[in-house]
Amino acid sequence: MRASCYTPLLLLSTLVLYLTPTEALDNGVVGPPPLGWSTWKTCGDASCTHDYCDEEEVKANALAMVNNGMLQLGYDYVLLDDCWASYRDPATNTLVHDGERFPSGMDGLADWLHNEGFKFGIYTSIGNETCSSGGRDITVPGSEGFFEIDAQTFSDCGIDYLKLDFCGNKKTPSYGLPRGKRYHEEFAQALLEAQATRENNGPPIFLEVVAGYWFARSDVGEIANSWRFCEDHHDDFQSTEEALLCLVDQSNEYIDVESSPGAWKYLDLSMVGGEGCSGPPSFTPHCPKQTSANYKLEFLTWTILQSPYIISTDVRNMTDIMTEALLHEEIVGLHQDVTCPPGTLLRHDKLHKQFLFGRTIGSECQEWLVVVANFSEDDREVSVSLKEDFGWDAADEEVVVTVRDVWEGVNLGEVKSGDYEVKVEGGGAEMLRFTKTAYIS
Ligand SMILES: *[C@@H]1O[C@H](CO)[C@@H](O)[C@H](O)[C@H]1NC(C)=O
Ligand SMILES: *[C@@H]1O[C@H](CO)[C@@H](O)[C@H](O)[C@H]1NC(C)=O
Ligand SMILES: CC(=O)N[C@H]1CO[C@H](CO)[C@@H](O)[C@@H]1O
Repeated sequence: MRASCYTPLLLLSTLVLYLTPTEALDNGVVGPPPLGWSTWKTCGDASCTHDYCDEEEVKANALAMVNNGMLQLGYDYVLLDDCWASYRDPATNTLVHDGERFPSGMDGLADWLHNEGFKFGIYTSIGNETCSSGGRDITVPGSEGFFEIDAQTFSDCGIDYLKLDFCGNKKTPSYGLPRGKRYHEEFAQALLEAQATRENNGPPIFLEVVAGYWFARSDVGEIANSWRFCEDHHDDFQSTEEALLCLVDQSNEYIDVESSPGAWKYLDLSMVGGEGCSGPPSFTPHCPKQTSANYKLEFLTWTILQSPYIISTDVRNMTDIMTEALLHEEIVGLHQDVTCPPGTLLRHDKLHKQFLFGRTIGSECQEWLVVVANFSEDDREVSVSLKEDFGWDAADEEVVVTVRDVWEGVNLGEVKSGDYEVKVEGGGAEMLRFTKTAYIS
C-alpha cells in the first residue's frame, strides 16, 4: 500500500519562513469547520482495498447518515478520495471518471447527493499522478498541466469540495520546491475562475490542500480553506500522538497559522471506530486498532482544535464508540461554534506525555473549554490551573467556578480557585467546561 499523501519531511529545513498575517482565500467559504464522511478508509465490500469506492458504497453510506442522524447534526460533506478518476481523454484533455464504479458519473452522483441534502467533494493531485489508484491496476493522472481544464470540469459537475494532493513527478528531488507554492496559487486561481462561471458565483468550492502548508507557510490561508500540517493520520494511537506533536513543533520552531472561519488547520481524517478490514475472509466493517479510550481522545482533540472532522469509517455499521462520539450533540455543537477563537495547545508535558488544549467559549468568550489528553504510562493526576491556564485571577475569593464533564454531560462540582485535578484514563482524554457561575458576597 502506498502512502496516501505527500510526505513533507525533507523540505522543512530548507524553507524560508515569513511572519505575515493570514489572508483568507476569497471564494465565499465562511463559517464553521466541515463535518462529513470520506471514502478513504471505508471498505465497501470484501474486495476492499484502500481507497476502494463506488457509487453504491457512497450512496449507502450517505443514506446511513440520513437515517442515523449524522446529516441532521451537520455531517453534510460526502467526499470521494483518490478512487474515482480513471484516465485523461486524449481528445478533450478532460479527466474521465471510472465508469464501472460510477455508472451515473460525477454529475449524476452530485445531483443525487445534493438532492439528499449533502455537499459533494472529490480529489485530485497537483502533480502528474495521484497518490493511489483506489485498488486498481492503473496509474491515475494528476492535474499538472491541466489546472484550468480540471477546475472547470470539477465545477461543471457540481462539486462543493476539492481535496488537492501532491503526488507524481515531485518524487524527482528537485521537483517540488520551485513549483510547490506557484502550483497551489495557480490551482486556487483556476478554481476561483471556474467557480465564477457558476450562476451567481456559487455555491463556493471548499479547497483542502495536503501539501500547500509546506510551500506557502503563513500564506496558506490565501490558497486554501483547510490545510494539512502533519503526516497522514492512521488508525493508530501513535499516529494520533504524532499529529498532536506537530502542534508542539509548530509553536516552538515553525510558523503556526491559526484557524479562522473559512480557513482551518486540518488534522486529517478521523478513524474513530476503526477502519474496515481488507479482503476476504477477514472482512468486517470495522477493524479497531485502538481502544475506545483512544478514539474518545481522538474525537475530543480534533473537535476542540476545530479541525475539520471527516470520519472515514463505515457509517452503515456504527459501533458504540462511533455513536457516542460522532453523535454527541453537545460536542459537535461546540465544534461548530465560531463565536470565539478555535482551541490551541495550552501546555504539553513532554516527560509525562500529557497535553492540555483549550479555548474560550460562550457568548462573551468568558468560559473555558479544555481537553486533557494522557498518552503516558505514569500514574499522575493532571491539574488545570485557573490562574496559569485561563488567567482567572481577579477577585478570586468571590468567584465560584462550575466544572462540567462535557462527554458525560454531568456537572462535577465547583471549585473556588487554584488548580482543578482531573484523572484521565490511560490513553484517554477528558473534556471539561469551566464556567464562572456565582459570586459569594
Ligand atoms: C510523471 O512524471 C514522471 C517524472 O517525470 C514520469 O516518470 C512519469 O511517467 C509521469 N507520469 C505520467 C502518468 O505521465
Ligand atoms: C495516564 O495513562 C496511564 C496509562 O497510559 C495511566 O496509568 C495513568 O493513570 C494516566 N494518568 C492519569 C493522570 O490519569
Ligand atoms: C458485516 C456487517 O455487519 N455488515 C452490515 C453493515 O451494514 C449494512 C447496511 O446496514 C448491512 O447490509 C451489512 O450486512
